[in-house]
Amino acid sequence: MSASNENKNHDTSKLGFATRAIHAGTTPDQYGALVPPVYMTSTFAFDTVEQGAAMFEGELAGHFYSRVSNPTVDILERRFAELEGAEAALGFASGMGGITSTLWTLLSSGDEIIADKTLYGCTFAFMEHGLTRFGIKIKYVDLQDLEAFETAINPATKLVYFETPANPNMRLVDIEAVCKIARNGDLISIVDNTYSTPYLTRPIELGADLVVHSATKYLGGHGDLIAGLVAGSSELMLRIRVEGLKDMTGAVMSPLTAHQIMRGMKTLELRMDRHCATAMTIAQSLKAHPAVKEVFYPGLATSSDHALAKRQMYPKGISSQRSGQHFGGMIAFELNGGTQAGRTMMNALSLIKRAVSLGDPDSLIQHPASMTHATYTAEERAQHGITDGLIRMSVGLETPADILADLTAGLEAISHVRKQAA
Ligand code: 7XF
Repeated sequence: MSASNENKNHDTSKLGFATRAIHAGTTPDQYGALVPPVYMTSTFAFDTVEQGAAMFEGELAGHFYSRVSNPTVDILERRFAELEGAEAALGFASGMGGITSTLWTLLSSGDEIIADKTLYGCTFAFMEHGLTRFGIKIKYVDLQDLEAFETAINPATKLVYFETPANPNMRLVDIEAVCKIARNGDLISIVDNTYSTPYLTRPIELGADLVVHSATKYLGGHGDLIAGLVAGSSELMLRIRVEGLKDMTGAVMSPLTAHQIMRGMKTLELRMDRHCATAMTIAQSLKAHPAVKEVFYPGLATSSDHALAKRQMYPKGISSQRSGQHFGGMIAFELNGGTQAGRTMMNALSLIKRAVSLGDPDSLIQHPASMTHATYTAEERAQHGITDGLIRMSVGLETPADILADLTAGLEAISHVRKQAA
């Protein structure tokens, strides 16, 4: 056995976040390859017919078809489960693939779910225009209001679903408080942790049953893939694998994508440190700018979510290892001149790209009402706390001064246009 193979059963669970993001879940390789091989194979040969039958029965562990499991994806799943503090995890073709596979597994006609009032546009569309067609009732509740949440629960309620910070307006939900109520009410709690990543927030340690992610974002981290990850108990993950993923959506992650995510995750901590530090600087500058009406960033002491953010975006075991402030890389803001001023500002940018998605090395900016949240009607956006003038920025990894200079030039363009019009 090679030296590297002897290391393979090393228990990484007590090691630091960055160490686990690089090493957890590694399984022995016959050549001692440092980077796990990418098993680009649809199927796996059985030694005997009996062995194949036993695998199909679930009596024998092993890979037999890559829509069910694949050795490369398996390493990523084990590594990611450790980062989230979960027993198991599951890879998907997209964040939406993970969310839909999970909800199709857990819900039946006649069930009700409680969702927070602010959700990413396609998650909202899946619930509002998808699940409702199959006899599932969705109740949107402001989950910052714990009493309203408790009141909304009835015997048909199956689960509670929320994002924190929420896309696009950065509202935070108190995971520990909501999950405690959910547990008492016998509900499954599902947290979309895309914005925070397990480096900033670990919902399972705070009482959540399942964590869902668009791995397209910070986990992949390079803007070059679409993927999803879900983590939770071994029992729930097995159900989601064999029902939702295998039979209902088939939204399977490619082994090549798993390889890319593992490469990205090796620098997750480094990248998040930089995203967070630059976002804090930019949020403070925006806050002080006369053209800016309001900034939504949980790191600002003036944010109504600041106290919760300080608790929740600071997992145990990580807090002692990191310095600086960590409130994520996403900022939302509104300008005094409303939607039109926002268009002028965004069109004047040159470094920051006008694009949806987030968590890339490149800074991205977009208009939720007409882009990521265009799946809501204007009326629904008003009800769900998504204002028309809101601008959302994903702060990238470029030199902070360059990002700031571009943003400042964009804000200056508003007064130039005004002066020209006068
Ligand atoms: O299926 P995807 O990998 O695109 O992930 C869906 C998804 C799930 N949860 C959250 C919190 C998300 O932000 C997303 C995707 N959001 C992108 C965005 O807001 O820019 C999608 C671009 S339309």
